[in-house]
Amino acid sequence: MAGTDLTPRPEHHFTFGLWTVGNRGRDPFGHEVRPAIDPVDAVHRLADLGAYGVNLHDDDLVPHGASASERDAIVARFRRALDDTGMCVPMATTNLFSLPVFKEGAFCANDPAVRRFALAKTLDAIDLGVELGARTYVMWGGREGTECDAAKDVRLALDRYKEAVDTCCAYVRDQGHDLRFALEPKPNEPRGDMYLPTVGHALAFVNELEWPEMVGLNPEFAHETMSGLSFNHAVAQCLWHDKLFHIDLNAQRIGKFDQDFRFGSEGVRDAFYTVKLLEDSGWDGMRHFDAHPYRTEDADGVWDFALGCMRTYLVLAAAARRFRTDPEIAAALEAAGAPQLASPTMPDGADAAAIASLRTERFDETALAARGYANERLDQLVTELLLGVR
Ligand SMILES: [Mn+2]
Repeated sequence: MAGTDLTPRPEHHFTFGLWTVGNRGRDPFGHEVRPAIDPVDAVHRLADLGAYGVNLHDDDLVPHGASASERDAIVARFRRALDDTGMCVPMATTNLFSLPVFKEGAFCANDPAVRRFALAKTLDAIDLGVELGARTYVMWGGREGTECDAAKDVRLALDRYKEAVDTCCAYVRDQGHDLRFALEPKPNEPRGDMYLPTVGHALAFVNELEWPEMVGLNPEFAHETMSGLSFNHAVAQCLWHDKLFHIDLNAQRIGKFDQDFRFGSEGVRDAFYTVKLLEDSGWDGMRHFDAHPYRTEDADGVWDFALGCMRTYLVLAAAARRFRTDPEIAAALEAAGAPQLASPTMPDGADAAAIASLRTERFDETALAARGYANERLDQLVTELLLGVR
């Protein structure tokens, strides 16, 4: 690793939510342990560390209930901080989970008035995001779900979810905004069970929307891992569908509460394969961190956390480059048959002649079954690469 430049720079496109470095360490059992951070200070500190931008919920910047003139003054002051630092706001979202009014749901609340309030708040937040330059709008259904399944019909809830997303798309089309939506799946927490719980559920939901081309995904490392699923496989499938509109990088141990740890602090292998995938695919989106500092940290620890997320990404990106150029790894990939997967199974298509040919082909089943794939060797090489001895 010696000689690898691990200095984050704007061209790396690292972004943080205002709510991440601004997290005050409150949890279900304990109060805040850190003072609030002025969003303007967060912009300056992150710019100093080499970040590209910040993302925000509406309420992260403009307190709920602020008057129009208060809003405009807050936004103008924030705009100046962006201009002074060259920082961007690539993504925005709506807080549809903190206010008591959303305790039964927002877009999927049983009460139509709550749903209409949630939708109006979202359209206001879209205006705010677009005003600050956002091109991606994330939808995380924090309160969309149930504890009491008798109280809500899932099929009706999905009808209302679709109605809300379609309405937001209609608004953006009408306004001529250059904005795409990214759904963020999560299996549970804060609700007992949440709708669109995994990447697979959300991808299927997108197909039922009025303008599916406007809606993609924002998969999160912690959320997919909570379900015991492979995050890098989920991201790869999003890429395969051309639906990776945004990504939330953090860390999580399987079977735990939503931990939102510093990227790479748990699940280093999955983090490595995720970074390798993003880099190898040439994906041009933001490398966004949706994580928060440990509750043990004081104000200084927040910036150790932020720098750590970015450095770990750069360490893993360097490891991915070494993976590509390491001759022993290349030989092990060959032995594993990895390049063979690119060959079509039916190179002549699937017409009647090709199918007849397939069915008369002689297969040496014994020889095929006898082949070893050397995955042990390949996997050990990856382990040694990640442990820094290659
Ligand atoms: Mn997230």
